[in-house]
Amino acid sequence: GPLEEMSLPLFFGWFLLSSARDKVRCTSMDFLKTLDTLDAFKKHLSDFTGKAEKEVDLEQYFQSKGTLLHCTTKFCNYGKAEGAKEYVQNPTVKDLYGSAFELSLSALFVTPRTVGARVSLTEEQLLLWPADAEKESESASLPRGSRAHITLGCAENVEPVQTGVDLLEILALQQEGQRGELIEEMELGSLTYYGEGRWLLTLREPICSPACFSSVYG
Ligand code: 2AM
Repeated sequence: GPLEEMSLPLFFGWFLLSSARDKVRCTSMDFLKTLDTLDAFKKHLSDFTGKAEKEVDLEQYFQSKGTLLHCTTKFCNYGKAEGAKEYVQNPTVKDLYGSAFELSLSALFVTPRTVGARVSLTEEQLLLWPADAEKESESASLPRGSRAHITLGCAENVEPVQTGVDLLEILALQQEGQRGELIEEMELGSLTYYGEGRWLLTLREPICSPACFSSVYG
């Protein structure tokens, strides 16, 4: 009945603690600030503006949704999403609910739709990862956990669910053997362009972020 449905959250995920949140926001702001000044970025500006020669301020372009920074594990949609009930019943989910983890953020990525951070999951963290999270990717062979990410911002009229789709797209290109165009070694790491406005910054030092496994009812 409706009461049972009420008892399932909107989503489960790892929620960054406040110190980590500030560090991640600062790093991504630094990255966006630098990216839109690069000649290589300006060369491909029409990916973002639709027209050549216009300027874009990436910090303005992406609106942060004002939500807590988090890495979604399972989107339950209050029980309406496929697999939501099974996820909640998973004993590991119950056992680890409320516990602390350290997330490793290994890359930042930017597309004309979203900006996000890739999260590299440990074996233990993968126990909380739903089996079907990567199914949207056409190349079905991406390893489990590939989609793990933190949404840092979305362009106007773009929903955060797009961030994971964008990440899977970049990873699928890599898996097809596209190495992208290495643009430069930045202080934060190496910047690669994958065409169609897709930029990937592989961090020299992954950002280690303490986070709590919990859920949001929204
Ligand atoms: P995100 O994980 O990419 O940020 C609430 O909407 C949260 O659930 C957001 O964080 C959002 O995206 C995620 N979300 C929304 N719809 C989703 C879906 N269909 N699959 C996976 N995650 C989803």
